[in-house]
Amino acid sequence: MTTTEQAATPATGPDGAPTPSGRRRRRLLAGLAGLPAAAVALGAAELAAGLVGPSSSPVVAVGGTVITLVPEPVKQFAIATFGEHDKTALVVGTLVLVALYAVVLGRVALRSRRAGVAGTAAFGLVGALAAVTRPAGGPLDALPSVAGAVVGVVALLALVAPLTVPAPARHAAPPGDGGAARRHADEVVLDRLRGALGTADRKGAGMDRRRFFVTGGAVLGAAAVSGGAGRLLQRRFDVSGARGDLTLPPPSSPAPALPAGADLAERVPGLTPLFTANRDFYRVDTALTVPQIRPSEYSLTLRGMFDAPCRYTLPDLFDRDDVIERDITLTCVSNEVGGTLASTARWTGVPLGALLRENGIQAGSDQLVCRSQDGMTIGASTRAALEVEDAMIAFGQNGEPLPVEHGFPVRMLIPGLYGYVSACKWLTEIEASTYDAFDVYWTQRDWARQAPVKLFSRIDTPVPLRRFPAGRTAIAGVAWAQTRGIARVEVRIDDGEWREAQLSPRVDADLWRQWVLPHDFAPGAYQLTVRATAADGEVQTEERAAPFPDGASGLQSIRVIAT
Ligand SMILES: Nc1nc2c(c(=O)[nH]1)N[C@H]1C(S)=C(S)[C@@H](COP(=O)(O)O)O[C@H]1N2
Ligand SMILES: [Mo]
Repeated sequence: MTTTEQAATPATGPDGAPTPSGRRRRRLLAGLAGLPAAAVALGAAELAAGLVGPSSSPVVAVGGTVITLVPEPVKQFAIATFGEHDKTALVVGTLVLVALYAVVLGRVALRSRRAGVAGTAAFGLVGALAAVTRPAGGPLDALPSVAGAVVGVVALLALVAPLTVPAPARHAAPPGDGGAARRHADEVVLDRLRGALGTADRKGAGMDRRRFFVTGGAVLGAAAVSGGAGRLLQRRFDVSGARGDLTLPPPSSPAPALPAGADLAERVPGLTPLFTANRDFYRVDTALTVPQIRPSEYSLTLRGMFDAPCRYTLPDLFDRDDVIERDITLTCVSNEVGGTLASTARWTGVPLGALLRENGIQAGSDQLVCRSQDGMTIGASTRAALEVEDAMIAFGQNGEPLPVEHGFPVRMLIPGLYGYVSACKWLTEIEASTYDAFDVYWTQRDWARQAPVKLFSRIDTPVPLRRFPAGRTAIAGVAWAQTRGIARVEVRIDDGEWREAQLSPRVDADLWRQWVLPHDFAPGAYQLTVRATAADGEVQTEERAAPFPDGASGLQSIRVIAT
C-alpha cells in the first residue's frame, strides 16, 4: 500500500456517499487551501517585482489604482481616520480582501478546477491591468501579476487534489492478490489524473489529509522564501545609497542668519520646534511605493510654452551659480483647524523664476503642469512661480539631499501656496500650459485650481484634556501666513478679552512663527481660543470651513484642565 492510502481518511459512509461531516470538512479544507495558494502567488509576484521594479507588485499596483479611483470623500475619510497611516491601512485592507477571495476560490476549485483556474487568472488580470496602466507603467509591469497567477493556479490545484483522492474502501485489494493490487495502483493514477483535470467523480472520493497539510506547508514555505527574496531583490532599486553619496553644493545665497533665541521651543516644553527634523517632516502623497530615482539617471525636462526649452541633469542644477538656501514652511491643504500637516525646513535649490525665464517662458502660460516620476500632475500658478520670492526647484532639505519620501532628488516649492498646487515631489517635467488646456490630478477631483495658504494659528501646549499642574504655565503654539508674515497672535481664555502673546524673533515671512503666553492657572477647566493677524492686517476668521476645496479656516478652541 502507498502512503497516500494509509493516510487517506474516508469521507464517505458505508454506501460510498460522502458523509455530511466529511463534506463539511472537505469544504473547510478547500477554503483553507486558498490561503497558502494566495500567499505563494503574492510571493512569486514579489519575486518577479524584484526583477521588474517595486511598483509592478500587484498589491502596490492595485492599491495605487484604488487611491486614484476612490471618490474624494472616501479619500478624505481615510486621511482623517488613518492620518499618515492611510497607506498601511490600504495595504492591510487589500490583503484582507485577497484572503477572502482566496478562501472563496479554494471552495470554488473543489467543485470545479476550471472555475478555480479562471478565478485565479481573473485575479492576475486585475493586478496586471493595474500595474500596466499606472502613469509610469509599461508592458513588463504585467509580469509579476502573471507569474503570481500561474504559480497560484499550480498551488491551488496541488492543494485541492488531496481533498478528492479515491476512497480507500473502494480500492482496497485483498491481501495476496497481486493482480488486483496492480490494477488498484493504475486506478489510483488514473483517478489522480482525472482529479487534476477536474473530471473525477468526486462524490465518492476520500481525503488525503496528510498530503494536504504537507503540500500546504511546502506552499507556505515557498511563499515565505519567494516573498522574502522578492523584497530583498527590490532593494536593488533603493536609491538611499546613491543619495548618501551626494554632496549638496554650497549656496551662493545662504539663508539669512537667525537671531539669537530664534527657537522658543528651547525654552517652552511642548512647543513645535522652529525647524522640523527631516524624519519628523509631515508627508502627504499618493505614492504607495516611494519613487526611487537614481541621481545619475535624473533629468528635469521643460516643455510646452517655452521659447527655448531644455533639460537639466542633477549636475546641471547643482553646478549653477545661483544656488539659494531658504527657510520655508510647507503646508497641506488637508490640514484641519488645529492640525499638524505643516512643517518647516531649510531648503537648498535654484530659483524657479530664473529657470523659467532663461528658457523663455511665454506670456500666455498661466499654469505649470508639474509631473513626477510616478505620474502625479500638480498644477502651479505660472505667475506665482515667476513672482513669488524664493519659489524654487529644491534638492536639499535641512542640509541633506531631499529625503526619498520628500521628493528625492528634486521637488518644487512655492512659498504661500498649499503643497498640492506647488510642491511637486520627484519632479521630472515642467510643462508651461494653461488652466484651460489641462486639468491636473487634484482639479480633476474638484479641489481648487489655485489655493493660497490660509492664515492659521494653533495651540501646541497645554494639550486638550490632559491634566497639568495649576500655576504659571506657558500657553504656546505656532502661527503662519507664508509670504506675508505674522504680526500678532492673541489668546482668549473662556470668554475673557483677547490677550496678545509674545512672538518668536522675527525671521523670514515664509516661516511659521512661534508664540507664547504665560498664564497663572487656578485649578479648573478652561476654554482656550487662538487667533492670528497677518502682517497685512488680515485677522484670522472664525468662520469655519472644511479643507475641501481650498483649505480649512476657523479658530482653534480647546478645553484644558489644570489640577
Ligand atoms: N509627486 C507628488 N508630489 C506631491 C504630492 C503627491 O502626491 N505626489 N502631494 C502634494 C501634497 S498634497 C503636499 S501637501 C506636499 C507634501 O510634501 P511632503 O510630503 O514633503 O510634506 O507634496 C505635494 N507633492
Ligand atoms: Mo497636501
